[in-house]
Amino acid sequence: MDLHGKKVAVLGVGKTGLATARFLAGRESRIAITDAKPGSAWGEARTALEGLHAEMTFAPYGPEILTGVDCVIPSPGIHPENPILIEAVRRSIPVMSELELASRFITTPIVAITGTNGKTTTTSLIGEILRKAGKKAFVGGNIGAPLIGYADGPQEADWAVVEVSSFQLQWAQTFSPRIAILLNVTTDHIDYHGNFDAYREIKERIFARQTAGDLAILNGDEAATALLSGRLIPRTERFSSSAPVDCGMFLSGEKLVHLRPGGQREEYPLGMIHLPGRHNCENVMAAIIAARACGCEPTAIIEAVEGFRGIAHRIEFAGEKNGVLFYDDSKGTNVGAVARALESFSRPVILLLGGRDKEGDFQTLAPLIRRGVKEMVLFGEAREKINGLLGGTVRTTLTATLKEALETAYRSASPGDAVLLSPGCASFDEFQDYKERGNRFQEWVRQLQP
Ligand code: UMA
Repeated sequence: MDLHGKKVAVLGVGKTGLATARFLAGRESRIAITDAKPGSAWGEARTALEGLHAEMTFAPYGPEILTGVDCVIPSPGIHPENPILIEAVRRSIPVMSELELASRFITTPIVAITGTNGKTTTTSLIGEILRKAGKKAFVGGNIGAPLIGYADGPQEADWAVVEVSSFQLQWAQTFSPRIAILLNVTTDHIDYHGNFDAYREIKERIFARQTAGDLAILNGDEAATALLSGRLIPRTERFSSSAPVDCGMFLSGEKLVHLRPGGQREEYPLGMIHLPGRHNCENVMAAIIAARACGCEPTAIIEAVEGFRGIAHRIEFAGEKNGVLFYDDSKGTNVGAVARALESFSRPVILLLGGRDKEGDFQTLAPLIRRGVKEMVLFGEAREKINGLLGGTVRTTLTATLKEALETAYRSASPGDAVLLSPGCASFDEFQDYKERGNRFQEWVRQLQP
């Protein structure tokens, strides 16, 4: 793809937009950049892009930006029905995500990980294993560092391990990872993709351009997988925490068994995993299948898994007061994540649920709540809606803010209980993002009087 002299519209000046503009400047493209929020975003963008030798205009936010444009790169957070994108499609101007653009310039083989939940854990773990095995890894994508930044550099890694969101796959046409993982698909981002089937179809695009020499890793416990694997061109391996699989990895008592493509059998001790829950066992199995395909030896894998303690705001232990344990699962922004968190606890849970609704299917949580939740405290914008759907299940209190929810939970907790923030909602009604929500929660836990 020749970008020299081409006019490219970059939509959004967050992490993705800025990294994309830097990359395009290096290719001597003409850049028109815009953002829905001028003001502070503009100021920061100008500072960040200062010194780039490129023809760059800061354009008004609207379809006028498309005049004379050869290609549009929207930031992932931009809704597919944004008027600029609708108009670009109408005019047949190519629209591609930063992931798509980056992949066209990357020669390093890519391991791509998607799924509703577990992406960040699995991506980080694969990175750790590769490093333990003495291989150079770039770890990025939705997890933090945009892939386009890697495309812009010397590309010295043996593998690029990339967390991929449905937002990034939405505008990906030729993206073709050497190894692709689809961890699971449950309801999320319906506000963005319209309905569950559209969301799942977009997630499955991770495999669409793979060829026979590539590897697809699928969740053997999801019903849709059987249908999907029949349609795939790449070699497939599956993972399952409930039943043996013919090719791939499964949980068998206290062991993880890997039946490799040549018929070879390898075993790993379950005890090497220090992350809670069955879902994490699945994440580890997916990571091991990928790591073996990258040429990592089992000894390096075991060492890396044993040393891996998880990621921040993912069922993270946040402290103890008077025998009450607090857990921060602020990254649990959809109903599937809440279910996975609840499945990880055997002690009584006081669940803090709420924030900004993402059209989550909260009713599906009812059986798990009845089984392990002693009380719920609902907070934020979505509290009334969730109360309407789940209120009768267990004792429930409603509060306006997360801080009040935490204090309410602490007042009614007994020693031995777990207070779990697993909101099942976005954070934007009260916080900048899930990280700020989790950090504030942890800070407020520290401030609780014993
Ligand atoms: N903006 C517009 N118009 C819009 C929406 C946003 O102009 O309609 C502007 C905003 O004013 C802002 C900029 O776009 O200035 C932000 O763009 P963005 O929301 O796409 O965010 P980035 O900073 O580019 O971060 C993105 C991912 N964000 C989203 O997908 C929402 C980050 O994932 C990712 O780490 C980063 O690229 C690097 O790849 C975050 C995320 O929440 C963690 N991801 C979702 C998730 O995990 O569920 C998908």
